[in-house]
Amino acid sequence: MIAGPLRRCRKVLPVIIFFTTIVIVVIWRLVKLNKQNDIHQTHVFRYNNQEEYIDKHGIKVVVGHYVGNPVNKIPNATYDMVNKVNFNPIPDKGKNGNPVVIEPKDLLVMQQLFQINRFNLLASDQIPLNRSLPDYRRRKCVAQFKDYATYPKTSIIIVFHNEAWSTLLRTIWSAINRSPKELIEEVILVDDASERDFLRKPLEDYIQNFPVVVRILRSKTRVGLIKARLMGASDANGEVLTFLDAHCECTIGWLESLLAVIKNDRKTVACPVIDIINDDTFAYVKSFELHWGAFNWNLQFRWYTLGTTEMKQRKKDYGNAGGKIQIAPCSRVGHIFRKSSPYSFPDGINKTLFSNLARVALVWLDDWANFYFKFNELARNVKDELNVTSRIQLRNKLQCKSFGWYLDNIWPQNFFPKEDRFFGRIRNVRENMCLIRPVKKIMSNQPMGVATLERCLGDDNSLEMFVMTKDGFIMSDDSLCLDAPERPGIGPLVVRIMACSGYSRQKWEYDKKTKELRHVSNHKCLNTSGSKKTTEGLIIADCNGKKSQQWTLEDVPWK
Ligand SMILES: [Mn+2]
Repeated sequence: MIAGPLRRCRKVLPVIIFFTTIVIVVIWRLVKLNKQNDIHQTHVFRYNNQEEYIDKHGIKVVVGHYVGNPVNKIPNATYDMVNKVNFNPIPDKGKNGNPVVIEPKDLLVMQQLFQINRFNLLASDQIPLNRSLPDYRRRKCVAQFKDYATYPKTSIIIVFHNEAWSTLLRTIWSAINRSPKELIEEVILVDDASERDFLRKPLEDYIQNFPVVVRILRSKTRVGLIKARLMGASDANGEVLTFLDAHCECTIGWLESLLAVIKNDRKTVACPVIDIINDDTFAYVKSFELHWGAFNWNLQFRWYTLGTTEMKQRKKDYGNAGGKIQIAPCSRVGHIFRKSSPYSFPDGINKTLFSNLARVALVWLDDWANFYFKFNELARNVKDELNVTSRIQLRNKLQCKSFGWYLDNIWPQNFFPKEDRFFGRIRNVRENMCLIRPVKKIMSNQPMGVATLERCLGDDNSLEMFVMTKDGFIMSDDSLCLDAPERPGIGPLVVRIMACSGYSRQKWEYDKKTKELRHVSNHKCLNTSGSKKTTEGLIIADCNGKKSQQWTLEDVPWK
């Protein structure tokens, strides 16, 4: 997963596990507050499980869906191929985070090697272990943290499973070279049952070269990321634990600003801004700022467009992110984001993934656990085999707040159902068809499009489920909202489903008597399009009391 948080208070551990479990995805991350609100995108490139696009500031945004590939073996790879270290650095390659260009004659080899780790291993093997990186910190970061000598010392814990030689060692070197040595107690490498020869004796010999203590712990069997991290944690001597992925590059000042957060409040988990190391070129790319991270109805971690409320919230987050998990904007760590997973899943991808998600739901979601299971059959099928008793006891002992509290206080802009919200189907009386959410993603990581009607589906199909909040926002999964133009225009006023923005153009009023759904600022009514084809999309029109403007809001039980 991702470059990890820091902690000092062992009680905060459940928080870390909660986060690392749901963040099965990723891009990261946000830092500098840009005044512009408009972050719409200009280009889209899509791969199977990933979207990436360039936003209007020229920043590349990558959204990985991390479904994991059930690869037990790498296609066409020989024993020698995966066990050989081809690290052969060329001075200045990848300098200052620049992309590496592979010569045409090497392209075939490049493609072969790519399969092993699902990133461009040939490129990585050409980049020196101590390449320079840009400093994207804001100016005031540079002068801060002068008193770092008073900060607590940390153990850096890096879990790896069949990691490439060059990426693993570049991670370690960048962490050490760009930190004051006095702040590093030790580096603990945890080997989660790797199968590569070079990660045995050659690695043990190599780690003697580091200017700080580097140790290796090995798990005999595959235990998974979190248990491996815990293995490192229980063996650590540092006052603070820092978890890092095995394919990262730390930039200057990364550690001091994380430790400053911990020093200030030992119960806070600190997290760096996570930049992108391109999996094809190994270019270091500044990650995006104006997005917020959350999980959707399927508990998948996603990045959403910032609306008005979040923009205000973000300003506040800089000083104090609510006390528990805090992004340290002066700490930037690059991470290689991949389009598919190179890891094997000994119990099968579905079992592993959905057991993890089901555990999150059972332990943390209270009334919303059933809501999750209702729409996620694979998780529903495994949930009864899981025993989370000890986790629930721990949650009680720590007196953690309820999920309802979390939704109200930490995430008020959420799109989950709640007691005081409508949840269910929105059916047009004349057509006897239901409003449906678009699934196609065109311009961003959120699907959006014209609002249309479809034949109504069953209660277990989330596509036509909507939440209507007290404030009048009609929301669906992935932070989508029913949206209509504020002012009269030329031609029909087309209704869309798009990223929730908090603006009044997304506010509606339902009149139980007339069954009208009235657009608040335009005073017009939600209407089927004038044309015969119902799939053409909805419009708003002057209210006329006709059946094409009548809607029934049908409650669907979600608890
Ligand atoms: Mn990773």
